[in-house]
Amino acid sequence: MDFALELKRHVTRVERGLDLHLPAAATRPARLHGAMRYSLEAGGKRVRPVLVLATAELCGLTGDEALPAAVAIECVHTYSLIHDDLPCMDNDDLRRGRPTVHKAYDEATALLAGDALLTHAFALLATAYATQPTLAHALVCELADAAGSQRLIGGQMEDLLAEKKADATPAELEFIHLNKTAAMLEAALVLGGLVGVAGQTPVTAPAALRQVGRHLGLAFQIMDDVLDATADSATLGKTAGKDAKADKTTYVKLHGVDAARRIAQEHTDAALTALGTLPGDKSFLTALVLAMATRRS
Ligand code: GRG
Repeated sequence: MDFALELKRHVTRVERGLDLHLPAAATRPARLHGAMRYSLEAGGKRVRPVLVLATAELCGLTGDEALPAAVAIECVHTYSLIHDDLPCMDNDDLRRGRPTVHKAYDEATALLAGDALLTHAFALLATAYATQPTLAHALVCELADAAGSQRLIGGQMEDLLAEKKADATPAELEFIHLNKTAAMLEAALVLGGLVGVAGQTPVTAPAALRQVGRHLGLAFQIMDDVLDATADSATLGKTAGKDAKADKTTYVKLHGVDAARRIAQEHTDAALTALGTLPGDKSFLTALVLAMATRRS
């Protein structure tokens, strides 16, 4: 397996899916649809949709069955980035190597583009899988749970609350990471698994996928903190050094860069152990988990 080639194959499919499943930029109101595509088309690593496609393949699917689910999760992820960058949240100017949506457009348009991407994700799941209602139901429940008030949005809320305190505890930090970051990575693997087992009864994704996502998510966020402390903005495509500037509690602040890297490695190992319990050819997913642990952006 050539990892770079396989990754490119999946990313190309994701880009095609995004173009196919999003309203055209010229759709009225063009300003809104232009802003939705502006942020989606800026790129990013596409980790979540690639996980959806690769997990569906692990379950034996060879076609584009999982593509709408992959597009849906990238829509939700991108909405969360647009809203996170707003002045009322992280107030950032740079995302995916471009001015953030509220800088390129304006705050109201950024807010609405995020709202529209979130709504579109669920409309896409409901329509693309309409002929498989049990699957559609499971996909909508999974994504709604991951993006909801007790996971992604709840994690963001606790993150904002933690910023107002001198020090967050390690337990509070883990809650934030598990929900703000790991929930969507977990959901990516589970969505791929659900599409992969859609022909079976019940439509339940293998439990190990959730464990892979949980540990991958924790490793991913700890490395995000390490990169914020060690990389530059040009490499990251977003503003570097923000955590230290804001004196934010992160794994780096609590444990230092070297120990944070070690903890991330432990979670990577745990993700690989969980992955190892699943049947099928796991070579691409294994390489992806490892690549996430050594990423530079
Ligand atoms: C506004 C509901 C709401 C949530 C915001 C996404 C988010 C939650 C905050 C952004 C800051 C942050 C560090 C989030 C943790 C998850 C994370 C590392 C997001 C960035 O994901 P990448 O690196 O981004 O996969 P790309 O651009 O590559 O898709």
